[in-house]
Amino acid sequence: MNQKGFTLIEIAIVMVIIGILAGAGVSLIGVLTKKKLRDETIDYLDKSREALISFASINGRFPWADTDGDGVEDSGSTSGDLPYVTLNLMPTDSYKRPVKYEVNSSLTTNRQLSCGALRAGISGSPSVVDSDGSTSAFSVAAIVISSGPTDADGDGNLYDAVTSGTHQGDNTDGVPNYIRHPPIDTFDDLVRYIGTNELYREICEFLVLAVNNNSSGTVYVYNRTAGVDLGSISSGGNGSYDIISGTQIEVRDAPGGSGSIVTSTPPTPIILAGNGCTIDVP
Ligand SMILES: [Ca+2]
Ligand SMILES: [Ca+2]
Ligand SMILES: [Ca+2]
Repeated sequence: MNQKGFTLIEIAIVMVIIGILAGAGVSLIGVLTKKKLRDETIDYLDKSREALISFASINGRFPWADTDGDGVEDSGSTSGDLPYVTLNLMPTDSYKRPVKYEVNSSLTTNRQLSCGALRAGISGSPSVVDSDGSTSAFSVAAIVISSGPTDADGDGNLYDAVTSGTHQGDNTDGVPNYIRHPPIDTFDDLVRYIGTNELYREICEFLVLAVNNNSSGTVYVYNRTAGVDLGSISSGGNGSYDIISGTQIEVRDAPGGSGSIVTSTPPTPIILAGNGCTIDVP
């Protein structure tokens, strides 16, 4: 050893310190990478949610799920992958996997039926327990789920279940319900859903139709858009109906869209929109 050199001990100490710093750096990079992937997937789920609401707003229904992997909705399938082609979205989350999607079956036909179902209150699948809220499951309009990075609960399926604690559920099949939960050792899925009231506000506008029948016969208020009678009104009577904006109405002298349209003010057929309407049959 001399004054200008380093002892082996000193070199060893320096190397240990370098090693510790490098190790810390590597683990920090690992943590940041995991967080970045997670944040990007949350962003993808939020965009999926927005695209679903826009689709429903335009079409009056949600798309069906994709069950054959081409990204296009498959009519009749309420559960499968997100139909990313139908929704004009990127195909996968940041883990390079498509996300799971399930929709309530009453919201897949048209605006008349979707809004009628939302107004009456939907039930059944998909339902979810949200760890930020009640421990009981509630039905939602639609749900999107990323499996997250791993099969955290080791059941052979990338989607995980939470089977202990106050808030429980199973994202492999949503039976008895899906679960939104912060990451734990045995769960790393990411979940977003669309609630019924939020959807109703976005896609349904109702107005009140009043019909006064001053004629000598019974008239039938027919919803041409949905193909159903809203009701019949006998001579001298009147009726009041909640209908969806954009509905085509006819006042007829026979039920079920048969017979003839009767004279009225304003005349029918008429497509109703706005705040409300009164039809007088003289
Ligand atoms: Ca398909
Ligand atoms: Ca998982
Ligand atoms: Ca799993």
